[in-house]
Parts: sequence; C-alpha cells; structure tokens
Amino acid sequence: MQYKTTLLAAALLCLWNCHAPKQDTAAGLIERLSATARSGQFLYGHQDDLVYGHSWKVEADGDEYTRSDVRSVCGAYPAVVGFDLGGIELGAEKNLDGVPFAWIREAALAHHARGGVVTFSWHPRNPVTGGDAWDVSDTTVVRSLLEGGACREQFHQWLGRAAAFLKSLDGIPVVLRPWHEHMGSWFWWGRKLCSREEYVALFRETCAFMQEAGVQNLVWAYSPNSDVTQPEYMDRYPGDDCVDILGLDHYEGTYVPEPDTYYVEVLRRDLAWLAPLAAEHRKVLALTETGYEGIPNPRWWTDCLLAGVADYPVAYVLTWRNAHDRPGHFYAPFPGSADADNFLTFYNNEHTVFLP
Ligand code: BMA
Repeated sequence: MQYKTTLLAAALLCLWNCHAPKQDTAAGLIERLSATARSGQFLYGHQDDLVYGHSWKVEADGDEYTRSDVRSVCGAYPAVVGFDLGGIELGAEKNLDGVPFAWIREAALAHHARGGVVTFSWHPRNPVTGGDAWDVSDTTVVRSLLEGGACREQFHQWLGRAAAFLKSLDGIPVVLRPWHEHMGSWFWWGRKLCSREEYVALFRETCAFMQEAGVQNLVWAYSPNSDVTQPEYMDRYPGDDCVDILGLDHYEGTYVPEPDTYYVEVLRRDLAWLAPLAAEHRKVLALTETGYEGIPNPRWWTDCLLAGVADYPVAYVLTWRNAHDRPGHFYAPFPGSADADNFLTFYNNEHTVFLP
C-alpha cells in the first residue's frame, strides 16, 4: 500500500512536471502568464516590494530579501515584483529611488528562486537636457536618439548599460516594460513629444539592441496609460514581433469628482476592448501598473481593483511602490494600514495568486 501510494505520487509528480511550463525561459514565463489568465486568476504584484516598504528599507549587503509589506499583512509574497532601471543608463550605482542595482539584482534572483515573476520598468534621464524622465521641455529628444541624431551614440551606450545589467541576471526570464505611458505627455517619449514613427522606432530599436546584445529571456510589455481608445492604443504599437504583453497603466486619483467609480468604469471600459485585442494578437493581457496613492478607500482592493479586473483575462496586476521616506506615498498595505483587512479579503479571493 505504502509502495503503491509512493508510485502513484511519483507518477502524478511526473505528469505535473511534464505539463508544468518551463518557467526558466521567456516562452515558459509567457505560457505561465497565459495559463494563469485562462484559469480565471491573476498574479498580484508590487513594485520594489523586497527592497523597501512603508518606513523601512534594506540596509546592508547580504540581506535575504525576506521582508515585504505585503507578506507582513497576508503571510505571502506578491507573485510579481517590479523594479526600476532608472539610473542604469548613467552607470549609476543606485537607481532613481536610491536602491543599489546590486541589491535589485539579488532581490530579483531571490524572487525568481521562490517561484516569483520579475518585471522591470525604466525611467531614464532626459539625454538632451540632462533632466529626469519627466522633463518634457524639449520635443526633439526621441529624434536625437535615432539614426543621424545628435544623441545616437549616447543612446547606444545607455542601452548597452541596461543590457549589461539584464545580462547579469543569470538568464532568468523577466518582463521588460520600456517607454511606458506614452499616450500621455509626461515623459520625454510621450505623445506630444515625438511622432508616431519616432516612438515606434525607439521601441523597435530597443528590442533589436537587446537581441543583438544577447540578452536572454526578455518578455516585452507594451504599456500605454489608460483612458485611451483602441485606435489610440494601437497607433504607436511597435508590432507583434517585439511585444509579448499588452499592458495598461491605470491609476485612481482625486482629479475626478468620484474617483472610485471613475477608476472602475475606465478600467472595465478599456479591458473590454483590450481583452479581445490581446486574444486576436495572441498576447498576454496585464494591468502593468495600478493603484491609488495612500489608498484613501479602505475597501479599495475588493471594491475597485477586483471589481475592475475580475471579469477579464488579466494575467497580473502590479501596484506601485510603498516609499520608505514619504509616508503618504504607498499603493499596497502594510501592518496597521487602514486597508489591511480588505487586502486580506482580496488575498483570500479565488481570483488572486500570491507566493507562499
Ligand atoms: C513615480 C513615483 C516617484 C518614483 C518613480 C520611479 O511614480 O513613485 O517617486 O521616483 O515613480 O519609481
């Protein structure tokens, strides 16, 4: 009996392994994300979760990256953790939020080893003005990076530094989400700052560069900001050959009279045309950035986020960061935060996937 049970267990394990997607490749990660969405679930993600949180940060080399605001509240890590590459282009030791790239690398590897998914955004400096990613004072920046442009060499140097960092990740598959929220005009690559052709070239050249540099296992996300029409979303689409994820960045904010209603309505309206579009293009659908700064609504997790995504085949959602040095700048719960109970309901919901 004992022997039979063991055999059965071994057979089941083999079956599971044979069918389990190989998560160590880009294709395996894409399949894992698709399978999650097909099953009616989504992975929960949090930016910078393992390197700092509300009023704490990793302090020293050798940290094991076990601390997490999300885990402190629900007992499980987010399944997706995001990091930002801003500053890598300058060869800086720390990113734009003061996190050493060496620690980002270690945290990303630790998260992958636990079975988690890693994603990178990038807020590079403005190569023309020397300002930050939000410096929109010059409308020639993207053009200057392209063939014949004055910053062409610098662009390649910047991409080279990003490629070197990504190559240092031991080949683990990661989602790269460059040139995001470009249907707005708050970054130097935004809608009013470059032409359609320039944006598409910027994105495509970034993909081609990474490929030529031999960066393995990148999963590419295209993530315009929300509240756009399908034609607007597709107008600057770089092409099926360099995109794996159709993403959306959608935030709640008090710039409208009824922010909760507006958040859910706009999200559902956008996902209603994005879901069939993703299916048609055979791409993964994801809410690549979201949140409500300071989470003013203690029922936000169920009444807004879950209400917005539950009916659509979204593979993951990524809430933005809990700053350690700005008490009101948080997008996920922490021990004692007003939304913590509601987050537990969200955690226990059948739709959400975390990492034990
Ligand atoms: C923004 C804010 C900034 C931060 C940037 C990149 O949304 O959180 O404080 O520097 O993202 O992480």
